[in-house]
Amino acid sequence: MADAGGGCCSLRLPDDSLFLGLDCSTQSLKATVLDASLGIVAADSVHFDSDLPHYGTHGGVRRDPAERGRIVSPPLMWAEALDLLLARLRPRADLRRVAAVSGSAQQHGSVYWARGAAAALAALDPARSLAPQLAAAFAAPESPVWMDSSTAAQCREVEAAMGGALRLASLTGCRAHERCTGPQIRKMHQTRPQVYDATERVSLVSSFMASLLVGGYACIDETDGAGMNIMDIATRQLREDALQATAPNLKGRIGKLAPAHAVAGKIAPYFVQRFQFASSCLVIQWSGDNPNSLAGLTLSNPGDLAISLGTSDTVFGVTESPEPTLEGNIFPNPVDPKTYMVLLCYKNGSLTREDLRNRYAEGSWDMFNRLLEETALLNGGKLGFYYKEHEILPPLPVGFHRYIVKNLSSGSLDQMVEEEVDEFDPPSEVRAIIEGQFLSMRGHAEQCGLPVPPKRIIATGGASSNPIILKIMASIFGCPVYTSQRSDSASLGAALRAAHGWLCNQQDEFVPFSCVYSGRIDRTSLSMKLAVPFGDCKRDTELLNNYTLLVRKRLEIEQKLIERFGR
Ligand code: ADP
Ligand code: XUL
Repeated sequence: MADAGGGCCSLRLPDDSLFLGLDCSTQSLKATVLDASLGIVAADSVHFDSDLPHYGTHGGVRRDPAERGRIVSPPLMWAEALDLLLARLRPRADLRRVAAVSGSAQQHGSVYWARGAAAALAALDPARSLAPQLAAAFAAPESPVWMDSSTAAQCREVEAAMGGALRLASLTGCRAHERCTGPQIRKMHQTRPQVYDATERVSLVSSFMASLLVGGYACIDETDGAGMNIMDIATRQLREDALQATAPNLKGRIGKLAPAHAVAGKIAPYFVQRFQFASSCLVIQWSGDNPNSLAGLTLSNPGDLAISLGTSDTVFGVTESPEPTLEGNIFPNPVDPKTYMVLLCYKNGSLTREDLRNRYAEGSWDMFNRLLEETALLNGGKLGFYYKEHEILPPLPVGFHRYIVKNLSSGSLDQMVEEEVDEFDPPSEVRAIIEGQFLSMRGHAEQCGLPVPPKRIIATGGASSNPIILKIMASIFGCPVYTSQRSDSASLGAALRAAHGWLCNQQDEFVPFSCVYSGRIDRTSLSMKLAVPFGDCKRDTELLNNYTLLVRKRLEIEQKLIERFGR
C-alpha cells in the first residue's frame, strides 16, 4: 500500500491501483492516469475538430448562422470521444487496475435527454459503440455551451423575478450571466417548447459524462451546480423560487445534487466488457473544469491566484467568505466543503490570441514571441480591446478597439488622455492583446476581492506553456509565476479527485483532500515549477505604478465602451 497521507493523515491508496481523470473541455477530451504514488502512468486526448471531423465543429463548437450568439456542441460527439479516448488509453494503461474514475467538463453547458434515455443508458450493448446507441437519446441534438451569449432576455427576466442581479448573485453565487444554465434552460422552454416538453432530464456536461460511465442519470455535483442560477450557494440545495423563475416543472428534470467527492455509482457493464474496467471501479461525481483545475493545482493558500489560459481565460482563488459581485462567479470548493472559489471568466482567451497570431505573426507562436520580445513593457501606452467573441467581462459585443494613452509619465490619471486609433504596428498589436488581457484581469480581480497583488500566480491551461506570455503576466501583477508540471491541470485534478472520492468512500466520511497528496507533493506530478522568478518580474515600483495607472485607465475606457456598445 502506498502512503496516501504522511504527516496528518495515514490513509493509503492500494499499491497497484490507478486513478483515471478525464476532462471534457471545449476543444478536446483529455485523460490523465495516476498510480497510487501519484505518478503519471498515461495521458492522452481526443481533439474534437480533427479526430471527429464528421461533427463539423470549429474549436469544438458550432456557431448558429441563423441566430446571433447561439453556440452549441453535439453531445453525441462527447460520447464518441469517450469511446475513442478509452480505446487509445487501453494499450498504455491497465484499465483493470483503475479503482476510481472522475472527471471535469466545461461548465454551464446543458444536455437535454429525451424520454426513455435512462433506459437506453441502462441497456448499453458493449458489442456496439456508444454513439449509434445514443443517437435517439436526446431531446435536443445540440447542447448550448458556455460560449453561448443568446440569452440576454432570459437573464434579465430571471434577475427581475429574483429581486435583481445582485440579490441573485448573493443567493446563487452569480448574477444571470448569458452562459448560466438556468437562463439557457429558460430559453429552451420559451423558444423550443417541444424540446423542453420532450426532456426527461437536464444534465450539465459534467453530469452527462458521468451518466455515460454509470449507465444511468448521474447527479449534478454541488460545485458545477453553482453555475446554474438555481442552487442556493449557502445550503447547496435547489431553490424553489429560482426554479420557478427559470422554467415550469424543472425540479424533476434536474434531479438531486451531490457533493463533488461522492460516488456517482459503479462503472457500467458496457465499460467493464468493452474496455476491461473492473466491475468494482467507482465513478466519482464529475465537476466543472475550473473547480477541477483548482484541485489539480492543489490551490489552498488565500494569497495564491490561479490564471488559466485555455479556450476561456479564467482567474480564480480560494476564500472562506466570498462577497457576491456582478462580475464574478462563486463556486463551492470541490475538495473542501468549508471554502469557496471565486472566479472571473473571459470568453476571448486562446482563440482570440490565435486570431491575432494569425493576423500579425504568420500563424506562428515563435514569431508571436519574437514580436513580444521586440516591444517594450507598457507598450508605449497602447491599449487594445480585442473581442472576437461577445465578451463576458466586460459585457461587450464583437469588435476591436485601440487607444494610445498619453502622459503616462505624469503619474496622474487625470492628466492621462487617450486617443482612439485604427491599428497599431504588428509588434504592438501582439503586445497589446497580451498586456490588455492581463491588465483587465488585474483590475477585475481586485474589484472581486481576489488577492491583488498576489503572493504568487499559478498559471495553467494551453497558453501557460508559453514562457514569454508568463513573463508579461509576472510584470503586470508584480509577483512570481509558477506552473504545474502539466498544463492540463483539469484532468490531473479529476484524477486526484477520483483518488479522494475513493478514500472518502472507503472511510465512509469526508477526509481532507490533502490526505491524497500530503508529504509528497514535491516528488510527484503535482509539484510546481517556478516559471518566472521574482527577479525576472522586474518588481520595480515605477513599473508597477505605471501598470496600476494603465489598469485604471483601461477600466475607465471599458466603461465608455460599455456606454457606447454595451448589450
Ligand atoms: P481547453 O481545455 O479550454 O479546450 P486548453 O487549455 O487545452 O483549452 O488550451 C488550448 C489552447 O492553448 C489552444 O487553443 C492554443 O491557442 C493554446 N496554446 C497552445 N500552445 C500555445 C503557445 N505556445 N502559446 C500560446 N498559446 C498556446
Ligand atoms: C467558467 C466558464 C468557462 C468554462 C469553459 O464559468 O464558463 O471557463 O468552464 O472552460
